[in-house]
Amino acid sequence: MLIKRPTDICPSEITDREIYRARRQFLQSVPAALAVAAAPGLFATPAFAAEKLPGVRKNPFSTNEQATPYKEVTTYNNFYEFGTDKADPAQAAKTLITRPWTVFVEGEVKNPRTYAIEDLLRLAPLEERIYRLRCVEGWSMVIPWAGFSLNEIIRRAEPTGNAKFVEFVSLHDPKQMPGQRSGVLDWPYVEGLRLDEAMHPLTLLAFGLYGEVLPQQNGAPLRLVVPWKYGFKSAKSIVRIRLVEKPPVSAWMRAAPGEYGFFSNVNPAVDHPRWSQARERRIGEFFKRATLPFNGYGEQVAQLYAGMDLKKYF
Ligand SMILES: Nc1nc2c(c(=O)[nH]1)N[C@H]1C(S)=C(S)[C@@H](COP(=O)(O)O)O[C@H]1N2
Ligand SMILES: [Mo]
Repeated sequence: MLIKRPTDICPSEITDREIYRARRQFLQSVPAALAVAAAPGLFATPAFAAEKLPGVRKNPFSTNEQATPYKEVTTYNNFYEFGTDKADPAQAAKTLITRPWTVFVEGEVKNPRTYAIEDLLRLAPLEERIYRLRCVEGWSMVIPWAGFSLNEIIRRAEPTGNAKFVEFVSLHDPKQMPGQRSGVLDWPYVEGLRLDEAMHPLTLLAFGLYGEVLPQQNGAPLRLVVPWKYGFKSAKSIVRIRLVEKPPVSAWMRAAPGEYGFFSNVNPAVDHPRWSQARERRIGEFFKRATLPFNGYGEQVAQLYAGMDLKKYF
């Protein structure tokens, strides 16, 4: 996103929704008993994207807007570890190995923990959260995620009085991630939130989408989703969650500090230095729509920034 202007390719013009529908119908026809029987094996073997996540509950945080079709959610991605073109990750990330996978929760905590992905997945009930995702480049989607609030993990780690921020580190493995053999970003991909943002119930740790295990290109086996911030804050394929005292320097701040601030709240009133943020194109739609402050989540999160000049703290 640093090096390109927003593209005008509309994936809905080039994808076949019928394939997706047929596949959904097939999945729905699998007897429930079979799905339950398959559950213990979940995450035990290399995961296939179509593996169903058991027991995902509905959640009131969901938008009732039309979800972006699965095909587009999974083929139009930013995941620079697998290339800078939006078609790259769906191709190149297929070989990302997501089992075994370990997540370290560490830093300013009384109770540091090392989780195997299987244990993390069982930490709290999975919820379906249908969230809007607004990319800083000017496109947006509506995605039915499956996961639980990040605060479930942070609470258990018991932050010390020094913990003010949370740093998220994505996997660094140039053998698996061809994009990391280039200097397009300073690897690994790092992102950060203020502790209160990380503790906010909307902030989601996602393990799946459309009721299935996350496809690699969407950040398997676990990724962050912070719906009121530009998409790049939602780090993918996380291996480390670190409570810290000082604001983390994200990979994007390091690459272009004048363009990407720490907060990165969706804000139609603050332009990116190279383009307006006033409007967005919902993937699959032709006409642009107005971008909403905090991506439409202002009622829930605006008070986190009371009294702050959001032009300065962009
Ligand atoms: N590790 C990592 N996480 C990342 C990115 C990335 O390049 N690397 N891209 C970000 C950007 S710019 C966006 S818009 C979202 C896209 O998430 P999606 O593919 O699920 O739509 O992932 C974010 N998380
Ligand atoms: Mo993005």
